[in-house]
Amino acid sequence: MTDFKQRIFSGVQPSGNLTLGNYLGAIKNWVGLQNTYETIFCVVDLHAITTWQDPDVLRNATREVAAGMLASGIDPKKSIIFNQSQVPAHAELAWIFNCVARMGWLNRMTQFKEKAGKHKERASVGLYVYPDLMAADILVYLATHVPVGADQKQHLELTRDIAQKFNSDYGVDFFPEVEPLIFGAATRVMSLRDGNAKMSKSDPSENSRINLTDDRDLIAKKIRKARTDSEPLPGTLDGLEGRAEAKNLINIFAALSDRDAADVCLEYEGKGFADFKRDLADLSVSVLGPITEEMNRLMDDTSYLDGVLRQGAENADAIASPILKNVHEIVGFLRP
Ligand code: AQP
Repeated sequence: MTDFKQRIFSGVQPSGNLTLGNYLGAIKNWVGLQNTYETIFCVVDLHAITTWQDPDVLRNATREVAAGMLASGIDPKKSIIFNQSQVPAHAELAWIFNCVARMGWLNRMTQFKEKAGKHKERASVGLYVYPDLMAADILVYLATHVPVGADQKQHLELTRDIAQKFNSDYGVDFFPEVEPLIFGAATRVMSLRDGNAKMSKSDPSENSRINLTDDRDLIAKKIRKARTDSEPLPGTLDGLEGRAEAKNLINIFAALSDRDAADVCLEYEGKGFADFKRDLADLSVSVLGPITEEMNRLMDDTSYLDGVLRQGAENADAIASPILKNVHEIVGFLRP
């Protein structure tokens, strides 16, 4: 890795199976960035425990997310891949950021409101301060670019606020401005059961999402069952307005085939969903099938996976520790 490359950080929670949303909104886009940037990709297990995780399930999901990243094309020779809890600097900087971020800022975070729902008094404190940890994940590497799905935009704005406030409170120019990288035809993949809800690992309905671990038959079945309307497909993007489910499926098709959504609309103009869904199922299976097979192969080789995560953590720690040391000095922590 060379010094002149700008640094990227991004992560995925091992809070369940990787979904098509995680793949199209994040991981797929990471692959192409490995040659242009210095890339650090993290399985964020500290974030996952903001909601209850069974310890054995968490360990397995951590390996599975790492396997998903590798199977999608993240190359451990080009990128650092590790799980967050192996590098203590994340949690340490997060504490400092808890003292920089303001309650008012966190109160505005829509993800907390969505995840805590009506029971916010019973949500963990960790879920509330999740965005401070996310800011620490990025800034502990002085990363400048963060490729994420559209749902993370608000958290990245908070990361910029925290960096700015830290710099101004301590009269330094230490933390950089962070830029979100949100691209691809599916920046927000929606549930297959409800075009207005995000596709999510933790949605109780299995049919709402495609998991990267689903086999070919299951993928095809879920697409066949996906909710749609009774109109034929329109020839333009304007015709998708007010048709959330149709729009979602067109965007998924475009993202999986690396095409423009407008181009996909034109091809399917006037056709019914039966034809379109059959083609979408074939496309999904042809793109995701090989990834699933490679994930399964990697999951049978845990010593290889663990080796990648161990080496990744060493490399990540070598970048993060000196940066955290500078932060200690700036903040005034005595190191006798
Ligand atoms: N539906 C989505 N469309 C596009 N991008 C998505 N991402 C997640 N869901 C979609 C992107 O995937 C990356 C990792 O997300 P995460 O695992 O850290 O957390 P999340 O956004 O909370 O994802 P989930 O699947 O909804 O997890 P749970 O159910 O555990 O909360 C991020 O870049 C995210 O934008």
